[in-house]
Amino acid sequence: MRLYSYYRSSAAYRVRIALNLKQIEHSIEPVNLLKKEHKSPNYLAKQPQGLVPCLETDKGQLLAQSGAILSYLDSLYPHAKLLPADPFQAAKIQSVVDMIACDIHPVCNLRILNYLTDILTVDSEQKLAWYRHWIVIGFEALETLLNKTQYCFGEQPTLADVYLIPQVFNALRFEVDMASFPKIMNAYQNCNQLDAFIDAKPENQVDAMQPALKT
Ligand SMILES: N[C@@H](CCC(=O)N[C@@H](CS)C(=O)NCC(=O)O)C(=O)O
Repeated sequence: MRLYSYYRSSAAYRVRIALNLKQIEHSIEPVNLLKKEHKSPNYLAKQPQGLVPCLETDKGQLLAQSGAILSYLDSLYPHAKLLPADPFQAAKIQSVVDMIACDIHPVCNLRILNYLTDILTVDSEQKLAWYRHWIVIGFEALETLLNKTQYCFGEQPTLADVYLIPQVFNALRFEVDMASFPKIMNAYQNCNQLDAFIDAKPENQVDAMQPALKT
């Protein structure tokens, strides 16, 4: 399998974590968002939205959208399941996932931030205020929903951790004050003790190692 990824993409980071948790053999193909490689005809032929990630299976089949990719991987590789068998628990985890995937991440994405600065001409402080505002609102709700356990929901990482950890990475990168979110930070710190999460970190990606590609 091949994952088209960008080291700082939180959506790609989710998939990197899942591939590692499930120990699926794969390679990573960096797509540099700053160089607009995601808008190249070559990449658009794979992912017509021009967003990362995109998964290419060993048969050359292409899949867009991290949620669809994660669901495919969880069906194909049922060990280290990302959702529990209990329907209510699974739905509860899915609701946390949706809060991140549908309500926090989309309004903080690169193209939204670029639209704010390039088209609406907001300055960098206002852009930062926008970013922090939507993260804090989202995390306030998430904080009330997480269990006081090692990971988001229990003693095994689940899909909730797969989504949460990249979102916390982004929040820390934009210097969001995380003091009010102890349960979120607890899951973040515990996940980051695990090899699957460590290997998936942005700073451990090959494209992060190339100084010329850094922001
Ligand atoms: N819902 C999509 C979101 C993908 C997405 O927004 N990816 C970002 C990086 S995290 C991207 O490619 N951004 C490029 C841009 O905004 O131009 C998914 O989960 O795969």
